[in-house]
Amino acid sequence: MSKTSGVLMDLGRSPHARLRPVPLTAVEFADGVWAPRRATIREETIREQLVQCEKTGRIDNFRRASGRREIADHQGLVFNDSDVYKALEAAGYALMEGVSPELEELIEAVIDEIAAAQQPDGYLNTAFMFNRASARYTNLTQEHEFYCYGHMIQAAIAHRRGTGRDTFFDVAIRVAEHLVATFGPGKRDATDGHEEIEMALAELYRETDERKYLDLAIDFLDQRGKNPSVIPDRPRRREREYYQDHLPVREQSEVVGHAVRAMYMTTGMTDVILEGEDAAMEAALHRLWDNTYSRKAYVTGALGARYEGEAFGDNYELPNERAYAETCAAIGAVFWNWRMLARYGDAKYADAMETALFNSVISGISLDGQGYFYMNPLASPGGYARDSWFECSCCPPNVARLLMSLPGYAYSTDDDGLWVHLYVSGSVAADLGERGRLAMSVDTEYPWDGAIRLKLAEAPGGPTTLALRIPAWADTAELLVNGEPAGVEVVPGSYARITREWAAGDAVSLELPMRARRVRSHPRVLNNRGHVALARGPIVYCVEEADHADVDVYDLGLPPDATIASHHEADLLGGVTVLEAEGVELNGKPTNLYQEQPFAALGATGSTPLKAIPYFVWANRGAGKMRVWIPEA
Ligand code: FUB
Ligand code: ZN
Repeated sequence: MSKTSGVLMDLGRSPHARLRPVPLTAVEFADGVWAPRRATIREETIREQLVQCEKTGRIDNFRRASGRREIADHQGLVFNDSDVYKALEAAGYALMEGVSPELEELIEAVIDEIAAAQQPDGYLNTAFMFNRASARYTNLTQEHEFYCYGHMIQAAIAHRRGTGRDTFFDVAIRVAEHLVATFGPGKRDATDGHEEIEMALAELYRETDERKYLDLAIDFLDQRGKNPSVIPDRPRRREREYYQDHLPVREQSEVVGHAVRAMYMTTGMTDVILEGEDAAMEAALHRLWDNTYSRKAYVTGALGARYEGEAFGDNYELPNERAYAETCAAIGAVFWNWRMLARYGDAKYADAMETALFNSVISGISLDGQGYFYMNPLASPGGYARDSWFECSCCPPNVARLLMSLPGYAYSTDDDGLWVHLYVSGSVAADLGERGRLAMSVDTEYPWDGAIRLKLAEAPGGPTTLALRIPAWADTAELLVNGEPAGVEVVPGSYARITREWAAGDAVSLELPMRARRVRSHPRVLNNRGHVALARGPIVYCVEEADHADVDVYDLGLPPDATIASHHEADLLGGVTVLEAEGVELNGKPTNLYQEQPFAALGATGSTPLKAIPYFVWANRGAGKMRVWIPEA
């Protein structure tokens, strides 16, 4: 059994990690949002995704490569192997909790097909076999060979940590050895057009203690922006920005180009600064983070404004209907923020992670776990629905792997004690080294209710800190220990740190304010001027056609002084808290497209009930119209 069994990331010996993750297997989720979704993914989605991979020729591609099946051509996109790997990574986390014998058999059978396809030199990419074998590594900027390896290595690590078996891990090690033998200083200089390998190699280093894997990850990052010779035809700067190759990574200040690539790059960079001193890399990461979250992120935490290049737009370019907002980009933001949190322990990273998780990540999967969004727009004129799979199906298995590993993101430890990042009903039992264990139950209806009750079942020895995240929106948070004020600073946007000798039975109670908030955007986000988005706790809301039979949601307005009430509807959309207000119907039917006179008719024509649902559950009742930003009128 691997020493890292049950672990998401092994930061135990990372010299610059302020926080260390608590293994997934030490955390139980029993809440109403994550637990049902995770159960569906574990019990149905993973199998369904592997079946999709079978149906679409993705697994046959491995059989073709191994010679087990005679098939003339590679099926599908050049990076289709990665979808199989991502589904298997989700499976690796599911195996930590246990899956049915049938699913385990299927998982192992797919791994066997992969292993059989590996070439004697360690190479493994099913798109570059037979007639295309000579094209190996000839177009790294477009053809994703390292990207696929990255996903394979991550999946193999998760499988090893979930089962203790090395069947998949050995394949990944052969791939990594092949990479180390082929690329790096003094060998071939190259970098892939889609970042991903870097974070995988960093974790492989943590898993094996083999420094060469981390060095190769650093080398791949170092190639960016300074090796134009590998880029066919030396494309223009914009094209180089697409894959973040326009500047050396340490000189970058603005997130540009393909949003998933950019997030995977910053994630890999953060992995590097967790493992070693690199002041210039750190400074770049802070600049890139500030740029992302002060200029380019949607209120839902989604990233990527443009369809063209699936890319970030300019500063403040955040269209709503045409938001690209790929599910994978929001997932990438979770990976990045999680690592920044581990590095610095700053609550702003956990806030950003939570915003993405509750809004733009889970909007990507339907309530039944069978439908996916690729784009997550913030307004829809109708007709946009989730799909069960895509030709380019990066998002579905990405959601599956993130949600299967989510318990690993909820808590951390440090030398002083336990940190709580995500409030999820259930329990945690964290190993605090010489202090012993801190085990506690978490009782809460969060994110619907702000009351969070923690009760210690097992107390560590000696003064120990419990650090509780106070989200930035929680301006009146209250904290009690055994019914008395905790006597510590409770500042929104930071961690409240309670240090004491704990005893089993101690109770901590945190009350976060769950009032509905009107959120406004920077005036340079032109399309949101005069509009508000509604939020309550970490949840961003939207108005949807299904709740507004008598008014077009594109004509809904909210008076500035309208009271916003909330109530929980247990039978609606899996159980959600909705917001209600007396809205106004705006006249959306002027006859002219343009005219010199003001459109007086744009004023309110009457009051009408406005009901807002959490954004993440939209489009589960048909593909009606939807808006997040509502005119304040
Ligand atoms: O290129 C691989 C993946 O497919 C990207 O991350 C997605 O944006 C999609 O293009
Ligand atoms: Zn995607």
